Amino acid sequence: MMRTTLVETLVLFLCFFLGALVCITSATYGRKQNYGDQVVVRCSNVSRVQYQAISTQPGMDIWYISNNNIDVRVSWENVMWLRQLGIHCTILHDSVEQLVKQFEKDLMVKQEWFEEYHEYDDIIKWYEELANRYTDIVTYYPSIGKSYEGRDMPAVHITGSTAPNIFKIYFQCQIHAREWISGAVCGYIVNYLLENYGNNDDVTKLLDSVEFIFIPFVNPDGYAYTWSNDRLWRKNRRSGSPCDGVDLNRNYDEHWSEGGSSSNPCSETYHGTGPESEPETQNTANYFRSNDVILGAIDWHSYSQLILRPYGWTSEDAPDEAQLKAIGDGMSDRIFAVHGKYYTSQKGIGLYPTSGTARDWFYSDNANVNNGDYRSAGYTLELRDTGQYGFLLPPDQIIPNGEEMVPAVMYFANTLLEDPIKK
Ligand code: 0X9
Ligand code: ZN
Repeated sequence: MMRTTLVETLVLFLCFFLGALVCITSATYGRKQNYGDQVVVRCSNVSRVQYQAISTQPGMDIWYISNNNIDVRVSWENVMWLRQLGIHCTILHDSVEQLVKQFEKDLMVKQEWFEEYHEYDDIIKWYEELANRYTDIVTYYPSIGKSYEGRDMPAVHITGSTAPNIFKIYFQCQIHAREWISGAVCGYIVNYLLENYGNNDDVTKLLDSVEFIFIPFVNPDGYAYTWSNDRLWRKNRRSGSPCDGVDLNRNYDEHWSEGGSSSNPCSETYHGTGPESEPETQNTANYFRSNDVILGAIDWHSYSQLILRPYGWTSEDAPDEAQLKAIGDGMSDRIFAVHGKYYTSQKGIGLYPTSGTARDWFYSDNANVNNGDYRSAGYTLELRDTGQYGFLLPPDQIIPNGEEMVPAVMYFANTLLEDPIKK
């Protein structure tokens, strides 16, 4: 997957003579994008109209929203544009290039599996090895379909039960390419469940009554691209004009294109040419629909430390609002108890409007068409942090972030098994 340039070949030669391991990593990480002209600004007291202008303007990459403040990655040129709009912004990171370079330094040191991030091919091998080691409780499907560029999208099913109609919990990861912690934490949870089945009573009891489905890569092409070219790429890799990529989390068939997404291919929230226009959306949606009965589903993201429930496209309450809120709040409490990190539990629209998201689709009539009498509880989970590192979360936070998710995931599954959402 990774193309080796002349410079990288020279580096490899040098490393061969030096015998230094750090060099090997630096030679294979091949970022092409330079962020030299970019900064992250924090804008305060942003009005609804101003937010609308920012979110639809190409070149504006919104990283974080809290109350009326937003953090945006922009070029210096666009800092002027913000100023002209009358928006008050201060510089949060004066060099995105330095931020990425600092992150890359951490990547160069070889560590244990969960102490570093890994490339697509290595993660696939890791899942295959796990599946071969835990044959009793894992069923590994190498591909639920191909991505736009032809990469496989595997599925991992984990259960201790052999009953035919066991309830399921569905997790999908790495829908946004640059949110590396989402894939890493999904891997952490998979590994935790496998290592603890038969050793930990709570895990054993749970896996004997439920089946977990993990889709480790919703956006494998985008993820590969963040390693090879642009660490901050978000969308899939559909080639387009004048810009590439569709935001897969605006492409699901639930109130598609009804606000909080863009018809401009250059926007970070470009929703594509129609609902489920993208192979990655189709593959995950078809797989979800073919697996019944799914009681709950989480679409894993970063960053902001949030537990978001339906809806994103309307401020109306979902019919099961009380139950959805209780589950979100309960997860937040359990996360907090591990390392004291606070995750806000709220409705998606409380953050900002979105449509065509995976979370709202999981809870929709379309997704639950084969789900018997039940409706899947859909959530977006935004992992660490709240902006210090953002998408460039250092690898030494993978384990603590994974640790704080485990009790939340156990609670999520147990609560839905006890009291599933009925249609
Ligand atoms: O915008 C998104 O797709 C998600 N945030 S991210 O920074 N990971 O890209 C959040 C979607 C949550 N839904 C709503 N805000 N309604
Ligand atoms: Zn995301």
